[in-house]
Amino acid sequence: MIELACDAVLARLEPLYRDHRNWPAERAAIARLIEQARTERNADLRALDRIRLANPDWFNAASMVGYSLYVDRFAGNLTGLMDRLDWLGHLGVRMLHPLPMTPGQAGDSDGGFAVADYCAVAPALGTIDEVGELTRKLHARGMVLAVDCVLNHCARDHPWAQAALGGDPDKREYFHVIEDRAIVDRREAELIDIFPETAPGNFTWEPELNASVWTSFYPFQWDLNWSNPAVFREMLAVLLFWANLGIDAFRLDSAPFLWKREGTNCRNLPETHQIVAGLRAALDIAAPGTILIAEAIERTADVLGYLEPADGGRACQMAYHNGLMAGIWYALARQDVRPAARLVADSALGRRDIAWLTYLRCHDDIIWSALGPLVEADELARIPAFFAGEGESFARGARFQVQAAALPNTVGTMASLLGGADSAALARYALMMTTLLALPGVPMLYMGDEIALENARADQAFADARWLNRPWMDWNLVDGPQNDRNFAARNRFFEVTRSLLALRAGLPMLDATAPAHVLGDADGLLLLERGEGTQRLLLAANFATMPRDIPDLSGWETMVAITGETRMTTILPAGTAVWYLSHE
Ligand code: OTU
Repeated sequence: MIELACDAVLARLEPLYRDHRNWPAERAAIARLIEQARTERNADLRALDRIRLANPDWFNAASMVGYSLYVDRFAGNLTGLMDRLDWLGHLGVRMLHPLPMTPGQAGDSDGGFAVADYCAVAPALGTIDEVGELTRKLHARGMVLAVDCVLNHCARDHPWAQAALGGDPDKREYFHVIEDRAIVDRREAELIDIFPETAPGNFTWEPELNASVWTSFYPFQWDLNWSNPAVFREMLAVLLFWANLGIDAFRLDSAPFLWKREGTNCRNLPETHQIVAGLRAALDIAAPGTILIAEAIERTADVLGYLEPADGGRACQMAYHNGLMAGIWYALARQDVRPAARLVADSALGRRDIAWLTYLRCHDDIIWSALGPLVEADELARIPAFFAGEGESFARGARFQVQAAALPNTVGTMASLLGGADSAALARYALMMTTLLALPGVPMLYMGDEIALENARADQAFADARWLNRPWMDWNLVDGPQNDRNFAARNRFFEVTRSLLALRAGLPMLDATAPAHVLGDADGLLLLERGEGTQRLLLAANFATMPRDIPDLSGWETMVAITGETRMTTILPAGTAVWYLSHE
């Protein structure tokens, strides 16, 4: 009976694990785990599952807008976060994504992405019970909670790694421990360096093991060995634990790296897609109302594999559209919207139960390489310099992970990349947000962008320049003093955000999966039609430094612009964007 229900899961895993000596035992353990989680799921969550199963596109409504935050930097702890739910609701946010809340590696934990305990909450932030309370509070408001599941690696402090260091042979097999230096060198030559400045190389020598450990990211982040079925079982148990606490969505951190195979760059391998599909199949039995979000910062063609697996099955419901994100910033820097337009056209999805996750900024750097196939190399090479503020540039960001012969990435907060919090930056913000919120996908905002938080002062403790774009929330800029000039400037960013989100929530043609057609991409003017029939919207976004004519406005009857202008304009000033609505 148990085996029968789990057949779909086991069938996905069979090709990956059938040759592993522990597979028969692990197979049975995985089936038991799923069945146990299914029976333990509480009545409220089952009721939610039923509603969502009847509406498999439940997360695609135009009102679904995410907000990514650090619990400590946003509100101190989970109690503080719960106190701010009214404010977040007022802003128009419906999905919260707190960055890792789990206990991390002592000292530098890569912002919590080196997880020392997958099923606990860092004591400084609160308790597991408070996370449960948060999910119930959110659900009561029609909101949802997304958390990270860091699949690729755990902290060196994690008991599994500690046991391996202590000589436990089973736990040693949870990792890629390589004794032969020649093998390490051979593999290294096939891989890219993710943090060449702060963590060069993909392997770390561990004297206690007399061997190297695979560490794609920081040396204290040990890659898990997903070719061991015990690792699949352990990580599935983590997902099921949080799912039954009430978590609605999981951000699968560094999803591309799970499976390693000699002779490849070990990213986006078909086996990795199978693992993700296996996790999805297990959730479909035990917690079917949950969704998976792929965090795969790769070229669009490679990201599509997480949403639309080659076999037509289910994997992730959402994936970060990092290419489109980079394309919008590129448009701002170069007054050229063609790469972004091309990416919209190339990433149309064929189903309504999957969607892109669209965004402009997050806690990480902007990686430009997804634009590689669309932009000439020398043209793309100008972009990091532009956002670092060199030459004729308003931007105040910085380069990240500079490596000879490779394109640097970019760091900096939204406001800093837009030039600050003055009127010119505000106009750029309105252009960017009016564009983002009309793109196909579920938009995710990043903490502090709505009040134009600028770069944090470099944190002495950590060399990693991404901390520039992880400032502490400044509630003085939200709560007043209201007559303060600085408050007034920031509040204009908040009002732009809030009013655009409120407008969007009422426009069904901005559902994440409503059709999208690029009608124009010449001369810095992006014309994008959303929806169909009587429910249509036209985004006109002028990234050029000159006014542009909108060629044909027949059929479009109202105009909404964040400037408050409602007369139908056929000439769009430089650096502005509007939405036209049809009323047939
Ligand atoms: C993610 O990002 C997180 O968002 C980062 O904050 C972490 O440092 C990292 O994982 C390790 O846990 O390299 O620059 O294709 O590019 O997972 C961001 C995916 C990253 C990776 C992505 C990673």
